[in-house]
Amino acid sequence: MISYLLQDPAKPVHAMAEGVDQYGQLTKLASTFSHVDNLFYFTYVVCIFFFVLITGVLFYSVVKYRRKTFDQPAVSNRTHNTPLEVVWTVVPLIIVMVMFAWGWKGSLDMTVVPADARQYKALAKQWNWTFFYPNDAVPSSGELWLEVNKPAAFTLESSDVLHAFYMPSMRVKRDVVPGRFQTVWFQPTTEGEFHLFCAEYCGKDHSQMYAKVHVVSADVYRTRPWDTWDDKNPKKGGENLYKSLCASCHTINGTKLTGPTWKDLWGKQEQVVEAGQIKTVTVDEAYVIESIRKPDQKKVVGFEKANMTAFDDKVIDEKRVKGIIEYMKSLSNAGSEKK
Ligand code: HEC
Ligand SMILES: [Cu+2]
Repeated sequence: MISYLLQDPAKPVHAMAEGVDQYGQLTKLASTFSHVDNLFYFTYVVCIFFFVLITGVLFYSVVKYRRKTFDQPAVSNRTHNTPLEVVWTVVPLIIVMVMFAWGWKGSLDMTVVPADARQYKALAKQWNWTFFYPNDAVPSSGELWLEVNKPAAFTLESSDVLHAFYMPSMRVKRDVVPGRFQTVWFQPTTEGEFHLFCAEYCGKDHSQMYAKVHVVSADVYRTRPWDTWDDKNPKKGGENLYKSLCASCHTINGTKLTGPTWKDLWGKQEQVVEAGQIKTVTVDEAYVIESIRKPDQKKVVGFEKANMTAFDDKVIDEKRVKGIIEYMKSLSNAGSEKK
């Protein structure tokens, strides 16, 4: 979140600012979830009504029946009123059952996916989101593209701990539970940029577990804006892939994150553990390819306990791997011939 705010200092946004008009009223950005707002307003009105009623009666009684002189006898010594007690038990019971049934129906609607929905997968891990699109399109991390007026269904998966998929503007929130597939869907009805947060405290960088959601027209969606590959500039393509898929664990400035930095990585003599043996390897094409496809084969010394996601060739095909290598070379003295 903080890094997002820094990226866009011109318009700092608050989580609750979207889906709310200038009067603080909730606005509809997703067609299917007006029931969330209606239920919210219903609960709100009920709460205000009973707050005014109960505190009103209370104040009235306090003033009206106060002891006016020190020796004034009690006005009444009534201790029970059965009809009144039945009323104030049954009426609230009926009201909360209405809220329950309403909420229950809404939560069912959120998981029963319409047949024409587009199927996405959101993979949550400490501490970022990766999105997989239908038809094996390259995935994206930290940013998601959706088509306006097209139902979007998500399978939610976690590769470590509990997270929660939370888009306040679309009125969806669903826990992401390790070892279990969760489903949620919604239909965005307004083009624009929205927020996706992790709403389940999941460790140190929980607050950074943020994704920007672009809701775009069908024409823009068709161009696959998340796929920035350009055959003429593989290094640039590699850099984009780095940003969307690798930057959450690898830096390019020498700092350690979950994984080793890529600064001066290319051509380096790396100490690795393979099958329990420590050995030295040169970081070359074969080693990088192996690191991407089978990250557990050789573990970098000092990172034995950390895990990297494996990427198969549906996600990063041959030419994209080459692009990543081009980019990696540019980060290293050994890699750039000019130096
Ligand atoms: C979830 C965190 C994570 C992500 C995302 C990730 N890596 Fe890694 N990576 C690691 C860890 C941890 C290691 C060190 C342990 C090991 O070797 O398996 C590593 C090691 C590597 C190495 C070997 C580095 C060395 O110092 O020898 C390469 C190359 C690599 N990753 C490439 C990639 C590429 C390319 C991507 C993106 C397509 C990527 N990684 C995404 C965590 C990650
Ligand atoms: Cu999380």
